[in-house]
Amino acid sequence: MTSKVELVSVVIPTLNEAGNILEAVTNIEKDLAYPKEIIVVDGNSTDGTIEIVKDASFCKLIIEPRRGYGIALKAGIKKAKGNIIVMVDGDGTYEVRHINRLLSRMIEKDADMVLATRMYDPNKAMGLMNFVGNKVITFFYDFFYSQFLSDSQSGFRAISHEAIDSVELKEGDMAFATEMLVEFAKEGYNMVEIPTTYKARKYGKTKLKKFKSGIEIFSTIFRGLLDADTIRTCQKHWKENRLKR
Ligand SMILES: Nc1nc2c(ncn2[C@@H]2O[C@H](COP(=O)(O)OP(=O)(O)O)[C@@H](O)[C@H]2O)c(=O)[nH]1
Ligand SMILES: [Mg+2]
Repeated sequence: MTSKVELVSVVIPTLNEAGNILEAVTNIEKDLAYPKEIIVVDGNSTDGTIEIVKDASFCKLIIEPRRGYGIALKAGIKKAKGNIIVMVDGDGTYEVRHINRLLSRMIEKDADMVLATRMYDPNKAMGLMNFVGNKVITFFYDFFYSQFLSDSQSGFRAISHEAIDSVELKEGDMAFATEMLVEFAKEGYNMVEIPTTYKARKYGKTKLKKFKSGIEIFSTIFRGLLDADTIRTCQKHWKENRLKR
């Protein structure tokens, strides 16, 4: 539960995002209406991303040479001082100006996590393969873990720092985002969504390896069910959290 925003730590993983990162961090610095720190976790980019972030003096830069989206986020969260973590990509695809809405919904709903869902985006900017994959993953996740999320793969989320510290997250790459949802559901943490818009990438390339990540994400969902009590526990938590929604 989150009753107050004291300090927001925005954690942004980057790997070769020179064309995108400045606009993302500048918008966050300008628009985020709460006390904040902006932490960029770079995977040793070779395209000048590091120099751009160094020049943006309001950002903290962490270099995490080990590969992986989850590894980068974990490195940033470890250094974060805020009671709330916001994770968002540095590729300019998410509408970072909706960051205040994430936080106000968090307080309003006493939530442990608020996800920005791209499923009501009128521009339909998500590619068809990603859209379908996301729908299938989200269906299985919701079904087994008693949730009603629409975009399990959203990388734009506000999370209670205390809640994320209380779970063990082992996934090093893209499945990290799903593992977080699995562990939060098992703990009975309250997760809600706000609608957001999405944009196609302007510069650089996606690092998502669709097949590899798909396998890792499904393994994460099914591994969580090996514990025989998971489904019953999640159903019980859903009933407890129902009144908060
Ligand atoms: N530090 C770091 N960042 C990464 C790594 N892989 C991806 N990212 C960043 O994580 C974010 C999401 O990756 P992206 O390629 O956009 O994946 P997509 O949104 O699924 O297409 C982007 O800001 C990437 O630059 C990595 O190995 N290390
Ligand atoms: Mg992206």
